[in-house]
Amino acid sequence: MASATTKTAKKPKPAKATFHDETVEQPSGGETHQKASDDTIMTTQQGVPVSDDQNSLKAGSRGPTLMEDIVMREKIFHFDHERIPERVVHARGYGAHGYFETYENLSDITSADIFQRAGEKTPAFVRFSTVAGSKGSVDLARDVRGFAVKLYTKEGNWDIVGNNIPVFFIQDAMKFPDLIHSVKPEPDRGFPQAQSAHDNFWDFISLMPEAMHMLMWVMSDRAIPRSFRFMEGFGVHTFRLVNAKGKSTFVKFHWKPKLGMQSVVWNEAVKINGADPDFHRKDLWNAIEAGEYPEWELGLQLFDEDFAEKFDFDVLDATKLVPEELVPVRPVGRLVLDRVVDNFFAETEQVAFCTQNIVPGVDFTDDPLLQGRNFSYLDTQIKRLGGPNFTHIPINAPKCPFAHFQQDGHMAMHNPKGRVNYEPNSWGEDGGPRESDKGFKSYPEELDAPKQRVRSETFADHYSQARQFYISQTETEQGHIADAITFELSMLEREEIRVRIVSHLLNIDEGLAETVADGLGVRKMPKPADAARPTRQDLKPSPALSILKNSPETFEGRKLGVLIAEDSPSILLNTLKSEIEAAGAEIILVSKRVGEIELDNGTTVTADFKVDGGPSVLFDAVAILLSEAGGKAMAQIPAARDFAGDAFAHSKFIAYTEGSTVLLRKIGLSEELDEGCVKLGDASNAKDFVRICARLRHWAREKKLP
Ligand code: HDD
Repeated sequence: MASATTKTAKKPKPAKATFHDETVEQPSGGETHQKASDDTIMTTQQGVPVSDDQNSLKAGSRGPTLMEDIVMREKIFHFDHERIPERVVHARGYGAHGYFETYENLSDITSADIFQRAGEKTPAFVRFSTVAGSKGSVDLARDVRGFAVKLYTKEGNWDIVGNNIPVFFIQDAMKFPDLIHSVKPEPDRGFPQAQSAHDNFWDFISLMPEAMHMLMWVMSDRAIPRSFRFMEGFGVHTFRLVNAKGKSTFVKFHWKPKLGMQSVVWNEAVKINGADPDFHRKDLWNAIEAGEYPEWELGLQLFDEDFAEKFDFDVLDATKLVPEELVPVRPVGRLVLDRVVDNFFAETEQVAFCTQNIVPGVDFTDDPLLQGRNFSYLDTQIKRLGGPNFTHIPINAPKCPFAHFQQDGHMAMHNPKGRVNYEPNSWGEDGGPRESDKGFKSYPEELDAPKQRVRSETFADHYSQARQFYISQTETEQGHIADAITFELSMLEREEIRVRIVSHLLNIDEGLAETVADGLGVRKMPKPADAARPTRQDLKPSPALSILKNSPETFEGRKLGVLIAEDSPSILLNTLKSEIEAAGAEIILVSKRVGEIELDNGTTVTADFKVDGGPSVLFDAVAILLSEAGGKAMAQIPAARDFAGDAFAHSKFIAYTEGSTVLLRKIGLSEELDEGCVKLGDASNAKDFVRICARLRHWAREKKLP
């Protein structure tokens, strides 16, 4: 039997050619010449050296350009075709390479090769994204974040195409186009971009009670993460793991960030979008380039069919989660992102995730959302990447041996070699790849059911988990949810949609409904929406659902923005710097201009940002280290006043010197300073300040703000 590997081994090693920075294998039949010259010489696509890349070929120096100009025509032709369709959803995204490291052998649960050997490292590519916005939209939209992981296992590519929220808006894939149409820019006017705060979205949602649980999540701080590095990921659906004996276990996938979860507040998100629309992608790029490799732990919630039967919801319903208090999350490995892409388009844009990409030992369940996705992803890649051979693009190709008789089509890079391209065949050793007992087998689930278009009765409880999510939040987080719903609904033109949403909220939490109604000026409280099932009041809060109840208590991976001017105190700055760096965080200097700034002892430091380019929304905490003269000068600069005022309004920890009080007074803060503001007199309270920064925000302040 000829296996793919033995067959490849017999072949001469494929020639390698360098193309830009990448080493690519020559397509079959291709042999490269010895390098005639070095690759610093510009060539056409055909490899013809170019002598002049500045001027087109003309008749005379001022005459018309000649059709004959092969160099210019090829260059412009290629430029004209640079764009491919952006993803219909999740268009704006950012990816990085890394690896997954397995903690332990899980062969009792799954035969998936990736889980057979402790310590094994599997190459991975991850793409984070927003859902609604176009490719060029902003990073801090209020939105779900995609969390798509491609694992290049030794038995094929396994894609876990998840989100940073463990549930979804709808139960059946049939409704996905409607959901997405409703949230995207309205079709007649082409706006709003990357926003759910408009009539069409809320109209649709208000008519879909099944969306209420997910709605609570997207109106929570989960939808405005501080960084991709500080958010959880979820496979969302219930999947199966199947062991070598064919035993199936249900599983939910969780990615837990090593640096803990953290989000921003809405007013901050809006300002970040103006200050730095690329905030999330830069954060990921910079962290990896600095060697601060982001890391997540993969956790499994495992349960069998009998256990699933005992839940009062259906595990096939993607609008429900399995509370971690019911089924704990078992850590089984870690995902580390340690390499940025060489080329954004080639890798991040062309990567093609498909939920259908699973490997032996993993299988689907009958979740109708997942079943529909299994069609959609493959289909969309063909449209987006132009043909069925998108797996030939290096980022999508498996890193294990592969062999099949699929051939031809646009851009075929590796057709089967030799005479045989069919199976069965009687060519013996030369007959190409054959099936194997080790191959993928579907779990032999027994099915005997009538064909019908129905929604299972077991999917009917739309409010109980929405309520459970809400009551699991801290008071601060509940306040943010109420604010978010009130803000979004305030952007609508149609009053009846607002009222309809309030009627749903009454089924979730009366207090929430009243706060929102009050915030919107709804005079007459509607009746609660008709509910297919009454909301369960007995579900206990699940602390795992709150960000703030799971505070990481560390400033690691965060940023301190320090406002300085001429004459700023060098001792305090140096202490802050060394303490912040010892905490694994970064210090960024902001001043009235970039470049060298002389401190009180005559030494100089380099400011990273001019104050209007480095507003405090870009940092997790701030220090205002000004001398009296510096304070007076900064008090005159509107961007410096915003720096301090926003940091205060966004509940950030603030360190300040006596000299800075001029600036603080100018924005009316002198009376309001609280325990979240630390006055620096000497090095020791600079240390204390860095210690309290580990609490990330001083939320108590928020209650006192108007
Ligand atoms: Fe989807 C992209 C996540 C439901 C159809 N989806 C896409 C991406 C993520 C998700 C992370 C971006 C992948 C990347 O970075 O390239 N989608 C989800 C989750 C869902 C979900 C967690 C629910 C649990 N999606 C869903 C449904 C359908 C789709 C029900 C269609 C019936 N999704 C798509 C798509 C996209 C996509 C149209 C657009 C681009 C792409 O696939 O590659 O096929």
